[in-house]
Amino acid sequence: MTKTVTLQEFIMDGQAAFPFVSGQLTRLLTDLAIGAKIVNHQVNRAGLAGILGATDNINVQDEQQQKLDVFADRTFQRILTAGKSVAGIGSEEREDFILCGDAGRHGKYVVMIDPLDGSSNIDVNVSIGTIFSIHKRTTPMGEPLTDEDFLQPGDRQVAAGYILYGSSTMLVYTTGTGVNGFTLDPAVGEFFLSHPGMQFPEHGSTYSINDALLSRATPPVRTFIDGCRETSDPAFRARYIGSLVADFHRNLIHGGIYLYPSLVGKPEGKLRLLYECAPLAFIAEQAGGSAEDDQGRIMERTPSHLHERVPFYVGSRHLLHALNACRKAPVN
Ligand code: P6P
Repeated sequence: MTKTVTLQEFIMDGQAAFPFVSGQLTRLLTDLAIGAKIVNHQVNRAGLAGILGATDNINVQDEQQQKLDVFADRTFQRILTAGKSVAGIGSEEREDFILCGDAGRHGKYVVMIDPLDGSSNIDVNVSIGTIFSIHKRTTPMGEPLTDEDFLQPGDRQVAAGYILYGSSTMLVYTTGTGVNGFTLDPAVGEFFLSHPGMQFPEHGSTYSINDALLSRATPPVRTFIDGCRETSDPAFRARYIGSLVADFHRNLIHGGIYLYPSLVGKPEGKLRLLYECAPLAFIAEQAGGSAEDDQGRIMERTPSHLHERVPFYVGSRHLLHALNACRKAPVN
C-alpha cells in the first residue's frame, strides 16, 4: 500500500523545491489548515453547540451574519495573525481590511478570505465552505499596508484554495503548479492527499444556476441555459446547491459550469471578486477550466474596492466556450 501523504508533508515538499524561500508561505498554508480543522469541528457540532442561527448583526454585504460566520472569521484572523506570515486580512465579514501584528508592517503576504461561504445553509445541514486567496504585499516590509496591497488582479495570486465542509471535509488548493485535494481524517486530525492533480473532465454536462434569476439574466445567458435544457445529450443535468464551494467542487470533479450572471438591475451580479471569484478562477484555470465575467478572464480583473462584485461563469472550458458562442450569436 503506498504511503499516504499528509498536507503538511506536501506543503514542506513544495517548499523544498524552492530552497531560497523564507518558509512564510509554508507557515501560512499550515495555519489555514489548522483554522480549517477548528472551523470544521464547530460546523460538525453546530446543532449541538447552540451556535446555529443568526446573530443580530448585518454584515458589510448587507447579509444577516450567522453565528458560525463570526466564529470562522475570528478563528482565521486569530490563527493567521499569530503565524506572523500575514500582514493583513481582507474578509467578507468586515468592511475594511484588518492589520495583523505590528500594524501590518511585517508579514510577507496578505490574505483575502470568505470565512464561511454559503452560511445561510448551515441551519439546514447543507455543505458550506471557506475560500481563500493569497497575495504578496506590494508595500515594502516595515511600512503600513494600504488598499493597494489587497486590490491586486487574480493573475498575481501566490496561492488560492477552499475548504469544503461536506460529507467529508476537504482542502483543495493551488500555488500555480496544479490543483491538489486533501481529505481530513477526523480520527487523526490530519488532511491526507486524496485528489492529486485535479483536472476538470474533458466534457461536463452539469449547469448550476439559480433558476429564479433567469428572467433577469442577459439574453446570451438565457440562450445558453435554453440550450442546456433542450440538448439531445441525455447526460445534461441541472444541479444547484446554493453553496458556491459545493457547486464548484462537484463541477470540478464531474465537469460542469456554475453561473451567477449579471442581472437586470444588478449588472455586477452577487459574488465577490477578491475572495470568491478570483481564488476559484485561479483553481479553475490550474485545473484546465475557465473563469470569466461578461468581459473576459476573471484573473485579469483589477479590483476597484475590497467588496467588488462581478458576474461569474466558471467551470469546464468547453461550456464557457458554448456560453461565449451565445454572446456572439445574433439576438433575434
Ligand atoms: P442565491 C451564498 O450566499 C453565495 O454567496 C454562494 O455560496 C451561492 O452560490 C450563492 O450565494 C447563492 O445565491 O442568490 O442563488 O441564493
